[in-house]
Amino acid sequence: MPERVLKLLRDSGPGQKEVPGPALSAALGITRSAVWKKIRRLQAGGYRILASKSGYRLMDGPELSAFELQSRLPGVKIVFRENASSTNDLALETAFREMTVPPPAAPEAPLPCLSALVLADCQTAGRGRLGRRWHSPPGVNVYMSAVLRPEIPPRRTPLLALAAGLASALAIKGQTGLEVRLKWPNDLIAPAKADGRCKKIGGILLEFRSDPDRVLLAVAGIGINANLKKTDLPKGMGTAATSILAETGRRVNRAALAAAVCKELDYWTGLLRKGTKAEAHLLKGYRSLCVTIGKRIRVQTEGESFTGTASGIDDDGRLVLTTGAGRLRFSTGEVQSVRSGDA
Ligand code: BT5
Repeated sequence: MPERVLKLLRDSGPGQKEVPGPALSAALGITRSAVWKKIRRLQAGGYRILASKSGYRLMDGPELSAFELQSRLPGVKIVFRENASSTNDLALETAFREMTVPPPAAPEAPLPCLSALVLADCQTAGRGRLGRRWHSPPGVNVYMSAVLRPEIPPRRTPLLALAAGLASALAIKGQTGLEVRLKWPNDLIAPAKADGRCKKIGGILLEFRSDPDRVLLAVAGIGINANLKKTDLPKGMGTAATSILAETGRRVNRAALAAAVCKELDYWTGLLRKGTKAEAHLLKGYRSLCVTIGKRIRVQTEGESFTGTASGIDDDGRLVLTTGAGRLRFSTGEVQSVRSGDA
């Protein structure tokens, strides 16, 4: 597997040192000529690898590729496309074609809850919720869909969206130091600047297929504005959207970020299989980053609109809204801040 050679070359030390051929063959348990074949495959995949008598040195290569992702996520099925209509559509198609009867999760798998990752460099029909568009220019962002087998009853699916939001926020923090916050139900937002406006840095689109008792598979679609510049978005969107690059001034490696999101997602989704104590840990993590709680908001859902104070997120991941007429619970909806005094 070329990705194992890639990992060894990439991890060889600062500035990517030369790695002797015998060291690679010993580490992988294969012959030197097998190593050479894998080097050739990497070179054909766009990697510049200098080969000399004393060994191999990785000079550069694509930031995103199936090899980049696979080398960071061994054991996970990876589907990578330069161009996809929507990674969620591709994930749902792939999952149904190949996993009509999902195999039982192998507990010894490196990431047991994550059965596949679909990632694209560009989406031609990226989707938000309710048919809205997700702008997906090439070369700058992360557009990924994780196929999960959470083994939970359908009413608990809101918890999966919370797990995906929390996983994304923690991965961004781990990779870049940026403290992203979560706006219920599915927005990743950058910390408010002096003007107090929150800008959207990413979003979650959770879709699932279930029978009456059990979620068969869930696709967590995650879009993160990574190295996006204002000029990459349509005019007018720049005031509402931002990116990791815009917030930190530094570029982030998208393959490393996507892999970190997958590892976090697998961990937090796994807690849903482990009972209420473990779930409490997920809810605590989500609530600590959620900016919606405590705010006066309007929730719009199926043609109706309700105003009140967001008093919390309940144990099923639903938003609790305290209104003059009592407490209401929402599994999904559009949330807008309102000034106190507004109806
Ligand atoms: C979301 O929807 O926030 C979910 C976005 C999920 C995108 C991922 S990318 C990988 C996977 N494949 C897909 O096809 N989708 C998922 P929603 O809450 O409906 O927000 C959509 C709204 O966000 C739009 O109406 C715009 O106002 C805004 N928007 C669109 N593109 C954006 C971007 N790149 N950055 C920030 N805001 C954006």
